[in-house]
Amino acid sequence: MERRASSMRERMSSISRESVKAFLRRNLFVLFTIAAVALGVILGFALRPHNLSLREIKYFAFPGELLMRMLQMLVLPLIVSSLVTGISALDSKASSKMGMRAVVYYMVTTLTAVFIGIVMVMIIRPGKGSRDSPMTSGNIEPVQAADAFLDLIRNMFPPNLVEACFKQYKTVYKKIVHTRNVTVALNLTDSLNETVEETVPVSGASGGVNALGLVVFSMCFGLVIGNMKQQGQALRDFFDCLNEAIMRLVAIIIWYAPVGILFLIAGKIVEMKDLAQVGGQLGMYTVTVIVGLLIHGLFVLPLLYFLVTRKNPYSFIGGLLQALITALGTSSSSATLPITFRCLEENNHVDKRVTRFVLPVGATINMDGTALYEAVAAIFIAQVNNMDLNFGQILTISITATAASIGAAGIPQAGLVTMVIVLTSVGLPTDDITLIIAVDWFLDRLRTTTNVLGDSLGAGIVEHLSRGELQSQDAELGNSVIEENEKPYQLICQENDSLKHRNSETTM
Ligand code: 7O9
Repeated sequence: MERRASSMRERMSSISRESVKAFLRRNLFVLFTIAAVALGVILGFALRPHNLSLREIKYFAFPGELLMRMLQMLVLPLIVSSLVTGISALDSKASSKMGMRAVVYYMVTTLTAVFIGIVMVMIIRPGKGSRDSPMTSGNIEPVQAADAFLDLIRNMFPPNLVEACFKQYKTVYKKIVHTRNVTVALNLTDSLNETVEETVPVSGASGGVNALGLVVFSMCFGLVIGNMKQQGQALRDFFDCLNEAIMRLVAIIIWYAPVGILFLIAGKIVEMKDLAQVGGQLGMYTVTVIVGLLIHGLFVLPLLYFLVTRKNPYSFIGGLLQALITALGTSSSSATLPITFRCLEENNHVDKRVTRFVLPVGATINMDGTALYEAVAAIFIAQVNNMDLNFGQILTISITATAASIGAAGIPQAGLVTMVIVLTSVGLPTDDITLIIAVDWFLDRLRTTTNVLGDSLGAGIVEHLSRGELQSQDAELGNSVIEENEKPYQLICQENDSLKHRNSETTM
């Protein structure tokens, strides 16, 4: 009896040890990454009292910089190859349906995010009370909204694809003095030469990937080679293979991610200005943005996911943890893209045809966190200036904040420029942006995390909605594979034999 009990106990303990081991193996990366964040925060705060010089901080943050460079290195081939294969794997009807669903999801979630932001800033009213003095000084360049919009459209059609990998079109202004022939009205034979000074928009460039141009090109290219049937097979195979190879590189780089994240976070904490200064209005503003982002990311988006798919959103988010932490560390949703792909495909088993299509587009145009942030910032600045906004102005802010978040990747130096556009659309003073710059780096990390979460849940939702098309495509593919591949000779002989046999049976 006792022996049985002890063997039972042994088995139980071995089972639990096994399951603990399996759990650890499955979640090793996530545990490493969480530990890296904790260590980074501890290390950062431990080093702050040592008052490192700027040069020392730069050296200290070097491992983090390496991670950023490695991730960014993969982004370009990754988005091109995944969009081309993602779209060419679907027929044009399926891809247009999936695209429509994605766009509807992006619009709905971005508008909801803006709405939540506006409600929060109206309830908390962070801008009332005595006015903080700006911690940073400097004047903000005025921006012509029309030129920024035209730049956005121009960037969709890059004239040179190689250049699009590292440059964006940006309108710059040039003062030109020219003489104009002015005919004197009274005496038509006399004319005067008048010198006039005019500011004209001319073409310029700004550093950075022209993501919008590459996305538009890759989508069109994928659509075309998808329709080329057998002729396009070589290119489809090429991009498919390229994508697979990049994802294998991601699997290697992911080992380095915890180290990089540790130093990215520690470096930022060492570098930041004294937190004690951030109080009063700015503190309340920070809290408003954080609460808004939390409501959107932890309640609204998961609820939407649950309503559509009837699956547990939090276990889906659990699979994304590593991507979310990377977004927090890098504050760039495009640099996080390689990790987001891996989390969705490996942990959450989202169909590759969906992730390849939806994620790059999402990273470029779907930024819920950014939209929420811009709306909150604009209304905060109005509150600081004791300006009462009417309903029309609030509607204008929601529309411009949504548009700014959609267009950000296509507008050079987006962060500041889009903020200026939102403020000028309702006549708010743009110089007050300097009030919020002090906490911008911190809020950027949080809104990037929200952006990545929105893109990923979007991929899950679009996959669920498109499962009909995906399955019918699978079935078609299965049929065509059997049709295309010649049956082995033996099989044909066997079939012929059995046919003959049956024929002889019937004739007998
Ligand atoms: C945040 F995915 C790619 F590769 F196609 C891609 C590449 C570059 C997508 C987007 C970009 C890009 O340049 N995006 C971009 C985003 C450019 C300027 C501003 C922003 C806005 O960024 C967010 C924010 O500041 O709120 C946030 N940091 O999601 O990355």
